[in-house]
Amino acid sequence: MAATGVLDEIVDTTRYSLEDPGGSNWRDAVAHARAELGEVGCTVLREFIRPELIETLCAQGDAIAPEAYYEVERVNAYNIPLDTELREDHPGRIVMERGNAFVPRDRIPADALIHRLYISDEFQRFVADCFGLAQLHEFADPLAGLCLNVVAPGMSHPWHFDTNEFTVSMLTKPAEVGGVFEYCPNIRSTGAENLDDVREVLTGAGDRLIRRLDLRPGDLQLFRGRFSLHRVSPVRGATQRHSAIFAYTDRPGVIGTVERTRQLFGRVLPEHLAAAAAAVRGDRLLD
Ligand SMILES: O=C(O)CCC(=O)C(=O)O
Ligand SMILES: [Fe+2]
Repeated sequence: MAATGVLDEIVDTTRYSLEDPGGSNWRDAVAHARAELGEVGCTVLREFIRPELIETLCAQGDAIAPEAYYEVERVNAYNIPLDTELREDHPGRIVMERGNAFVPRDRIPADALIHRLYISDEFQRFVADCFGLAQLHEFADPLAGLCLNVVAPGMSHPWHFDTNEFTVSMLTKPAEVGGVFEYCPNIRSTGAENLDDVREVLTGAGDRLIRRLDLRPGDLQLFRGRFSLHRVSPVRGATQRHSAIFAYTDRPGVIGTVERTRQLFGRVLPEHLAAAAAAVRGDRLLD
């Protein structure tokens, strides 16, 4: 199959045989990923990208990083409005600066390694299986579906929970110093916010709850960010930190709101306006 050939060029298929769904190598990799996801909500598939392509992976990120939209935003860990009424000691009252910037999908060339991976059926099927899902869908959002997350020196991507139940990402360029992915495994659950522990982490007193990942470029990270508070620690040194965020959903047709899209990317596309208008009308017809 032609598509398998393309993937085989990018992924170390001797380690991760995506071309053989249900085969023994596939089953082993999926079982390992599921076990770790079940235990700590996170798993790293080391050297997912072929080692000889790591330089290209990094260079392709460097080439598009100047397209990132910079707007330091004041946020809380829950990404809810800062004027939400919360009790005095609620950790949602702790305000942080989100200093990372995103390069949106329409600025990432179709032939970039991360873009080819993002749209690959085999890749999607494998990742879905790791998360225990029947199928994954590309985010229908023309900007947010695939992003390069850029954290410049002096900046950080502060503590937060994701809205998505599952996140797929890949470091493409590490920081010289700092820029470490830190997370608190299952600090909350669907039944309990566990505000005391969250507050401890946000106030710098929760080190016992924090795990740190030693990520290398080309490692694939699967993460349940809705339950595990996480951040990219401040980046120090001379260079930026880059990571690719592959956004998938478990149902088709999902697109960001006009307001959130403008916040993240500084612009909206006709697709966002059409989706908002259709939502008001209650259907997705064009007129
Ligand atoms: O860039 C990373 O490694 C993490 C990004 C992240 O947490 C997010 O985009 O929600
Ligand atoms: Fe996140």
